[in-house]
Amino acid sequence: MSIEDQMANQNNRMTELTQKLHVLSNNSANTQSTNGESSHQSQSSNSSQKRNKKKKNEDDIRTRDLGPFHVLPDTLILYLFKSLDEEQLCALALVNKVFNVFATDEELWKTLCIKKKRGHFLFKGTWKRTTLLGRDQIKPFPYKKIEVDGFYSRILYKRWYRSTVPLTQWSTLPPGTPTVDRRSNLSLKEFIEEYDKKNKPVIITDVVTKWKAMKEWTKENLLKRFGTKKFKTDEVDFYAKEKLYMVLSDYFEYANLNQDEDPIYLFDDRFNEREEVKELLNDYEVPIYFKEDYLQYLEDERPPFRWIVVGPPRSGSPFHVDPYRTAAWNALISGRKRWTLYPYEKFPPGVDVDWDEDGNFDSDSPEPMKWFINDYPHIKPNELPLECILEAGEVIFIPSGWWHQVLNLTETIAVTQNFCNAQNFDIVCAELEFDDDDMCEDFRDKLAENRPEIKWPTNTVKSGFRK
Ligand SMILES: O=C(O)CCC(=O)C(=O)O
Ligand SMILES: [Fe+2]
Repeated sequence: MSIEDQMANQNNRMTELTQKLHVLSNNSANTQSTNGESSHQSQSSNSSQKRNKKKKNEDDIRTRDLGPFHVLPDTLILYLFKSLDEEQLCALALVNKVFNVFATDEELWKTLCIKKKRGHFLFKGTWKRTTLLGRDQIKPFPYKKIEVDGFYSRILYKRWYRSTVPLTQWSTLPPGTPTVDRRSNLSLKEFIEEYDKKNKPVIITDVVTKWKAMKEWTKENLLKRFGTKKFKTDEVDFYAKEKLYMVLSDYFEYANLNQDEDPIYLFDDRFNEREEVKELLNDYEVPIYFKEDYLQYLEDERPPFRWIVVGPPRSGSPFHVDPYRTAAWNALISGRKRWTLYPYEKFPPGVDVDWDEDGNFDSDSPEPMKWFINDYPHIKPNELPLECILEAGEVIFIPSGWWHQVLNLTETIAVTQNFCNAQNFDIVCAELEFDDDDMCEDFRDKLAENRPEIKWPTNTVKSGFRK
């Protein structure tokens, strides 16, 4: 093909793309809200002339480069770009610098890459390169990052900030922070009286240290034993409509190189079902404090309750209450995890709660990095959470119903289990009755069969129970 033909082709493609964007923008403009994230909303600007001039300059560059699309807020542009494929994004990135910034957005490429390669990618430093390069292709970065002087996008800046800000400022607890007790040599009786019955969190420091996992679950050793085996992550596999599985060595490569604000978390509740990895079960033992577990009688029918959890710095779990208000323990083999805890009755600031007329609620929580940046600094002194930094070799007890959030301060390897014991049995039954009739029925039968002395609670209040 001659250069002229290639240029004509490129022009045609650009015209096509422009038309597509026009159609998309017309369809979406009426329905999409901007969440106040736009960098170019009309903010009343009575401040200095200098700032006005700078803003005008930014607007000029944005208007010049985006052409007719400059009227759209950044959120909408990114939203529209989500419907483009990799070729289209590459073509748009060549149009000019501002288009290049939007079309190079890593979140767009992350989605594209996972759609295209599912869990079979070898991370190459950026999601764009991971999408475009084959597994074995090694290519040096061809050019320096393009500087776009005079263009500012609030939404992209915030995202960049969340994904690059050092975690050191959250790596120690501020003086005076209410914190979780640390105990060793704790008898089962003491645990029950002082923590379980009081529904009070505690860290136990001298149990996990004795596990085989403390020696066996180093990154190097896990790679040696299971490097080629697949593990389940918390990322959605778009086409399979289930969670994404990744080979462990690929996952660690990604964990090592990624710059995501909310990195993919290895979160595997099925490892015990796969022959090639189930031996992991032999490397730890449920601590005596948490052995009583009535849900065990459901056997294969019990809901997921046991996870291997591996994640890079910045990954973690947004605020939630565990399923059916079961209690949990979380044992850290390596790394550091920052926990933020609130009792059930106290909704964490920054969490959106939606009640229905039965007193049931849904919650929507920001990712941990967002929460620490946006919500944590504004917490009123009388709303302070209970906090702790869990260290390697420690296990934390999260009592029934407690809200908890986890931010991994370093790469971490952990194992966690949920359980239902005498202390939370009534609550778990009520939640089951509320949520899942079949499982409830099953649980009732299995308990009657195996533990006839345990009586099903008679007064579980369904309606309004949660309030
Ligand atoms: O990220 C973590 O380690 C916490 C996991 C957790 O809370 C859960 O599995 O319910
Ligand atoms: Fe949890």
